Amino acid sequence: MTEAQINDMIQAAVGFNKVKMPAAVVADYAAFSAAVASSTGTEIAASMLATGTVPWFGAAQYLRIGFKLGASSALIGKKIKKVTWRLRKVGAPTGTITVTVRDSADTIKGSVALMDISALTTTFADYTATFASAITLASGDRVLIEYSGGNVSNRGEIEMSNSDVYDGTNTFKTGYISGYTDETSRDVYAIVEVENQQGNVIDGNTATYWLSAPEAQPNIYGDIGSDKLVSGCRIYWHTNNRPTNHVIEVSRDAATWTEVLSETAQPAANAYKEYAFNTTLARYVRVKRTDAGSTVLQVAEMQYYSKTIEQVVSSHGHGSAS
Ligand SMILES: [Ca+2]
Ligand SMILES: [Ca+2]
Repeated sequence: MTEAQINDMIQAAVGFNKVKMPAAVVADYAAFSAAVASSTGTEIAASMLATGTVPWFGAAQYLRIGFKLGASSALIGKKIKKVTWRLRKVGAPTGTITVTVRDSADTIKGSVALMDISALTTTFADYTATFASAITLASGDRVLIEYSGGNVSNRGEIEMSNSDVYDGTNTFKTGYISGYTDETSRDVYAIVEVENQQGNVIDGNTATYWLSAPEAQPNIYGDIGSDKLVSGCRIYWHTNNRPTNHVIEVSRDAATWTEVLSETAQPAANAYKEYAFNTTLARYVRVKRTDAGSTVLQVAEMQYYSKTIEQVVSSHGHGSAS
């Protein structure tokens, strides 16, 4: 007989699912082994709205131009998903503009074709490149547009500033003509969007969080790893994207979910909220935002409470029936 079958028998015989345990203490909570989210959204990590100077890119000047992360860059560790540049064309250049992330050894960590340069307008506009998967930025990385075609009369131009507009000398303009030239007192125009992924809810750090895409009923669940008798969970909420209406659900197969708690009040910011529910056998615990319309959900930490048997024993089997 498997542990799950034994648990089923216990649950059926004893009626644990009618027993609400005494309030949990912090030590009662355990970390999930994995987390799975309904979606992953992006948020702006850096707005470098640098304007006023317009270097050429292409064969006439910079074959690559963009920004570099110094040793103390605010972007280190961020998972870049999108980057927006402000570009225009002069004349009639042709060929593909590529966006890359290159490491300090100039090895390409990720790249995506932005567009054919002929599609640029002759006035400045914003163009966004989206990487297929997010790339974790490290010290010494360069984020670049690359284009080697055109000539003096047919070229691209990029907005930048002759002064620093973002992150001091920690993040700065870099360009490649026949080799790299870094200019720590200047920035190029770039908007950097990053992903905050699902693993952030089980990393034990309340400062890191998962962020959903805007969608109906965004949700995330934790995986205990095997069936357990579960009677609660706690969630650390940040200031942003806290739900008002939300539910806690449990499941044994991550397919069929049973609602165990329904909330209609917004939890407090920058604190754990504890959710206690009737003991039930489950492997997965899910929080789902049920506010109307398309919404975003942001969760910093999520833990479960499964000391049911120990609690029953310590209280001589006298849980409070509900
Ligand atoms: Ca800077
Ligand atoms: Ca976290």
